[in-house]
Amino acid sequence: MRPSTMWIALALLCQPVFPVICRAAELPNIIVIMTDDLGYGDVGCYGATAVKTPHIDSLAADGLRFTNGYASASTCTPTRFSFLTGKYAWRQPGTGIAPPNATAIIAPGTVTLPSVLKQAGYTTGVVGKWHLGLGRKPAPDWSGSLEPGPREIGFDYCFLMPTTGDRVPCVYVENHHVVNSEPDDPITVSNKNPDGQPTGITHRDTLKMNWSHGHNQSIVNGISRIGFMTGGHKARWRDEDMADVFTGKAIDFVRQHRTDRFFLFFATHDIHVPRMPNERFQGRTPLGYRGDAIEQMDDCVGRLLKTLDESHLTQDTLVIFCSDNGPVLDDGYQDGAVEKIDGHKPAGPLRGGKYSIYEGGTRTPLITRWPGHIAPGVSDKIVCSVDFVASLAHLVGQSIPDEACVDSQDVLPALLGDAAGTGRQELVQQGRGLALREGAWKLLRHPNAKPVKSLTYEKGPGKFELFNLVDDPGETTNLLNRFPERGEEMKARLKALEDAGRSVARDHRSRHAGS
Ligand code: NG6
Ligand code: CA
Repeated sequence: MRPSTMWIALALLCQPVFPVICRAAELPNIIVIMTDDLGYGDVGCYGATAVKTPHIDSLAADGLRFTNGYASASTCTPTRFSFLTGKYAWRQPGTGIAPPNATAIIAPGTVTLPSVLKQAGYTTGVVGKWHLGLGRKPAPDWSGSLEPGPREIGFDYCFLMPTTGDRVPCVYVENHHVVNSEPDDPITVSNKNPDGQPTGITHRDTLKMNWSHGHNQSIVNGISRIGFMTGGHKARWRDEDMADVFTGKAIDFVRQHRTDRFFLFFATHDIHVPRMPNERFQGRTPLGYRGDAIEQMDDCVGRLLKTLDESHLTQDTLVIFCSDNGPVLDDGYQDGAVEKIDGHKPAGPLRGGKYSIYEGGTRTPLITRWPGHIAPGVSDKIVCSVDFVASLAHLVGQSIPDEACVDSQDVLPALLGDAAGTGRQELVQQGRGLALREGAWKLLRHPNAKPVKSLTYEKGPGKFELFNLVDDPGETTNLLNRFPERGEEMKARLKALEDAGRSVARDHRSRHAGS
């Protein structure tokens, strides 16, 4: 069936207000694959040649590849917060990069993407990097129950790395407990060395991978980390196995729920530091472990897609592939990423990367695939992972209360490649400072803090900058002096969006969503 014919058929079948709301029997499974620190230029279908990403490329060939797809922030915790809650993270204090002992950041009962899908009858699971805190204040009970966590905000199942690979505790968490924890070897986490244990500073010459900044506290698996941990010796991970462990759990989840309607949030650790891919990937690419980690991640995506095929679920599953923020080379370990870059452009043609409000910080690979429903192609519509809640709620016919998901725009038609889908007209981007994109125009408002001397912390001249992204995608020419009125209008608009406490009009979604 041609895509246009499919749309007409769908429109006839679907209920009731907007053509793409599907009847329960037609709802797809949904998988969101969120990679970590993967840049706009890091995969083949976005222009990379030094690494091979055949599986991600095949997703793009069979689906819709976005050239203006965004994470809402240029670091992990705020992007993941926004993705799950549909709210810009800068509106909520405590949503910056979460430290090792962070407690649950999203309050139980919050309306989230999984809670909305659960209401629509989905079985929901998250596998991989969490980095949104676990447990109650004052600190997570690593040897006891880690409630609240994902299960208290809508996930039926979770298998997690609690924070990041470069932070303690280096253990997996399944539902409310650390996997393989033992009562007589309790786990503690702190920011002070509690027992005079060897550290990345005292035992630097023993390390499997040297650190470059920070990351010099507890040593686990020959790699020093952020923070100190004691205990949990049987529970500690081996970095080289992590991608296989997560992919195995994701595959199990799909197989177990093949006859249910399921939502899986598959959050890879790759390609975050420490980049320590499995031995079978080490040395595969000329880019060092950073490139090898990209190929490992692509392989994991391939295995998950193969599982869908083998389970005859490919046609019934909407897959969304994205990244949590843009790229960084040296993020604290000497893994060769800087030395071996050799012309590879992690952010493609974009300026900046992780931590930055330049485009490289937040504009990242974003691909949607749903055979028979999404016509293969390329879209230049502006969409952001903060929009997935409202868009997927629309898809499954759920309404969202007015006071929830206040920045999540329903861009479902754009995500599905419908000709009527316009995507976003404006988007606030978060990095060091905030930026407002309005169509081709982008206003950057840098913080007052001094710029940090690093590729991705760079700060342009002055507090504000204005670019035309269509004429100047690399943000090279500040147009503020040439277009002062536009600059003033956008400054005022950004301020108004902050002050309003929401960016989605109160009645916006209730007009679209079925009940
Ligand atoms: C930074 C870490 C960096 C990384 C980042 C979080 C230092 C010096 N830098 O503070 O290595 O862990 O936090 O990355 O400690 S993210 O992708 O999870 O946001
Ligand atoms: Ca990240």
